[in-house]
Amino acid sequence: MKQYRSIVILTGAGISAESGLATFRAANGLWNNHRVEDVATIEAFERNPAYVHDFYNELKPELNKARPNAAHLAIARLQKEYPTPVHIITQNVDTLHEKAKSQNIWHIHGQINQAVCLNCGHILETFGDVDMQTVCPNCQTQGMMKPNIVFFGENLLYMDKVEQLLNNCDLFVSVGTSGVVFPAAAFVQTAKYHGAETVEFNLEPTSNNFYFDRHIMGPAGVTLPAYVEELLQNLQS
Ligand code: BV8
Repeated sequence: MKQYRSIVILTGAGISAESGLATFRAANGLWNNHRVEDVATIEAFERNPAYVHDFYNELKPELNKARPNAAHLAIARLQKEYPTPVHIITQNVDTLHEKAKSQNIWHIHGQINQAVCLNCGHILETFGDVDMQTVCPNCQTQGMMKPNIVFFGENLLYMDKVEQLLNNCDLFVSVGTSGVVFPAAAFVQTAKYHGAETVEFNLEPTSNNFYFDRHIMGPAGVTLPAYVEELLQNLQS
């Protein structure tokens, strides 16, 4: 019989790959034909906000029509059937965990269907385009909306909650992340330091290899459902 008291699952672009969404590093740094540093940096946004808005406006329909795959559904099943809390810390800006009916989802790099007003901080939820003409519904200012996406060079969201989760979990599972973007890539170290068991799901060993107790290689849509079944079976035995 093995029951964990608190499970944290970190997800990256790899969990959405089987839903047909491109990952970041598979395309050797090109991303929808743009260089990541040309669109996902705070300097790029300050230099040419219209270009960055266009990139995300183009990306939105693609992310919003994607469907959750067996890996997302396995996590939702675990959250439903496991007796103790299971939190998802996701680097992904898509809403596939929400579509899989998961709870406790922490989008540390932001969300594709949100924009934030740089004047008043209001968060605008919208499936439509956001650009320099968009007026903030809260303070009525025009041209101050930014995609609510954490660009390189910006601080992450929900880091207080993340710290608390990492310091208190006894199982840390990483799914589909290459472990090259910080500080998310260091979360496994924090969890391990606080005594958590650490498991990595990927197609190949990542740069964080050393910090994981267990490596489960293969497509997450296949490996994660089997692992969730194992966790639930271990509650009985
Ligand atoms: C920060 C939003 C403090 C965009 C993203 C200089 C100045 C400032 C900061 C830095 C600096 N130098 C370094 C840094 C830190 C920087 C950083 O880490 N840079 C890296 C490139 C070295 N980090 C930051 O800037 C962060 N902020 O540090 O703030 C600060 C502030 C000011 C000044 C100093 C410090 C902000 C990081 C967030 C950036 N925003 N996304 C958007 O998403 O549109 S990051 C982007 O990368 C995505 O969020 C993505 O999720 C994330 C990580 O990528 P992965 O998810 O891992 O995806 P990847 O393609 O890499 O890997 C996919 C994996 O899945 C692969 O391993 C593959 O094998 C596997 N896979 C594929 N298919 C499957 C699979 N696995 C299983 N099954 C499958 N089927």
